[in-house]
Amino acid sequence: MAARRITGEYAARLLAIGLAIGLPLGLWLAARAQSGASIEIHARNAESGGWSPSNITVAVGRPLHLRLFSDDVMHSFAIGQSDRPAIDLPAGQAVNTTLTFSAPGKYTFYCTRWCSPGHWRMRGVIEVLGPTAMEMATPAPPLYAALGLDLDAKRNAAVTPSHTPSAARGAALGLTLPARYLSPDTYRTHSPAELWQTLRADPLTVGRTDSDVWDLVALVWQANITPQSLAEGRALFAVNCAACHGEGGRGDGVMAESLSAGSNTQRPADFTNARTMLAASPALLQGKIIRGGMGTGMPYWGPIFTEAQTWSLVGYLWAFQFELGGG
Ligand code: HEC
Ligand SMILES: [Cu+2]
Repeated sequence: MAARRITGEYAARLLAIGLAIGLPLGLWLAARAQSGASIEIHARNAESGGWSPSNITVAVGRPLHLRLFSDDVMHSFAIGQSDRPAIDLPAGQAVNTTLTFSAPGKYTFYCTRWCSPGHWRMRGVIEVLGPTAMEMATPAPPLYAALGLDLDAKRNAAVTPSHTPSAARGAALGLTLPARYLSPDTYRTHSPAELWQTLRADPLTVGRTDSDVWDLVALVWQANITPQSLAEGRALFAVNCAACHGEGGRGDGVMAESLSAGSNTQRPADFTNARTMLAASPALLQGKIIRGGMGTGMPYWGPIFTEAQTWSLVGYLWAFQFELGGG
């Protein structure tokens, strides 16, 4: 009797294990079988429908052959959060490319050419399916969310400098700043105005002018923005942001006018405005880039850029407030 009961238990366990492995595997194989290996995607201005289809499903590891075709003007095809270069899509000409995804997840594809006022809305999703065991770990929440920052609160720096703070002048003061001021944590979670007030109250800066203290703030900022990330931020800004925010960051890009025509939309932010910028922490600016303005006209870039790219962009925005060396 005892032996038979054990055998029954074994059978039940084997069945459970079989279900656990077999069901996801079966679904995965089914997805593999039904996902077309070859898909034609048409590109049109966002106002005329954008990408079609804009949602594609493919199995992990399976080559996806795309035939891309622009029906109106020059567009381009790029995959978010990847190093793959964008592919130009001249009007009326088929372009073929093959993608193979090694990890399951949702990948955003988008246009990088300023094709129309609604250009940034030209986005689609490639869903890559894999066995459940391979599902990607949920990414950590962005810093602004972890800190509970309100991205939409009005900001106004209590203190602003009388001239552009300079990291080089800050370094020339010859003060040794304690590591706690220079750390990435301090940089990411404090606004320049907050750090200025902390440094002003520190015995370290006794006898120094208010301008000197601003130069020290610029020095801390420079310590956290490498020349490489500044260069990367500048390049990303030129391609993705300058059309609205302007080359000089004043919010006067070529798309700014057509943007303010909408009902909810606002003027693009002016990054040369010390009152608003110096009251913002890098985490807050990064949050705005990731989440977007939600109806204000500021696109959301979370699915487009890697985390490192968003920090590079934030670093570059500070170049409109500070003289940072090396970039
Ligand atoms: C289609 C136009 C448009 C593009 C493109 C655009 N922005 Fe904006 N952006 C806006 C508008 C409009 C605002 C102001 C409304 C708001 O804050 O939501 C804004 C606000 C912001 C803010 C908030 C500033 C503050 O003081 O709160 C940041 C940061 C920002 N943009 C960064 C970027 C970056 C970085 C890019 C490029 C990757 C970019 N934007 C591309 C239109 C745009
Ligand atoms: Cu476009």
